[in-house]
Amino acid sequence: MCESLKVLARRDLAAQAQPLEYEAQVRYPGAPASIDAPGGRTVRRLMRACARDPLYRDWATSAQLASRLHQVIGPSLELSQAHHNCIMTKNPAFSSATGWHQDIRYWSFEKPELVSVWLALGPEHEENGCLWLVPGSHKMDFGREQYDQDLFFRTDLSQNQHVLQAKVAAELDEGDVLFFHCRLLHAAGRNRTSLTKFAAVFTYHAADNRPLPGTRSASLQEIALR
Ligand SMILES: O=C(O)CCC(=O)C(=O)O
Repeated sequence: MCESLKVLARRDLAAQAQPLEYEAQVRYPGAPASIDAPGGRTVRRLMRACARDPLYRDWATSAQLASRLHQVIGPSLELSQAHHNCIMTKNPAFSSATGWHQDIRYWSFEKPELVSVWLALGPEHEENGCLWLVPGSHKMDFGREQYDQDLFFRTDLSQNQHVLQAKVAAELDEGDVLFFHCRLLHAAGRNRTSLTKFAAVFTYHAADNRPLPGTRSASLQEIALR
């Protein structure tokens, strides 16, 4: 399955099949300065994975995955097409580093209760820019002043440094799946190997936890899992 999903991802990268997010658009540390700069068309995400190919949608809505999600979300499950729902690609030549953040800071739902599923399509380790996590941080409360203007968790504050001391690298093998809460603090490094890293990422919530009307979270139809 991982190999088949990577074949699709490589096909879409070669065709620059929209919708895409470029490294140059996010402007994280290490990203090309603009779309026209060297490496400017390096893709960071192949977006709208569920609409891209049935194979992505089938995996993301599979009974096997749903059986795990029921354990942490409850009996009714929906996939948000507005968040993640993408293939993350980390190109060695032009990848960027992602600062510490909680996904919920950028999302709008009635309750901050969503779970993301990260399927490693190949090995993920420090050298190729795996995720870093602070276990248990989804249960911690932080003040607005602990984040910068872009809602990244500040690394220059001693109180934050204390929290980040507990970080662990989420090293994964091909086919491993990481489940993480939308309040979990996480970050990722650059890819310092010679191979592109691929991961498929999807986000789920209970059917009664609605996206707030008029927000980006409500911009695309949810997919109900049966
Ligand atoms: O692989 C990365 O750069 C991290 C991506 C990430 O944390 C996110 O999109 O929320």
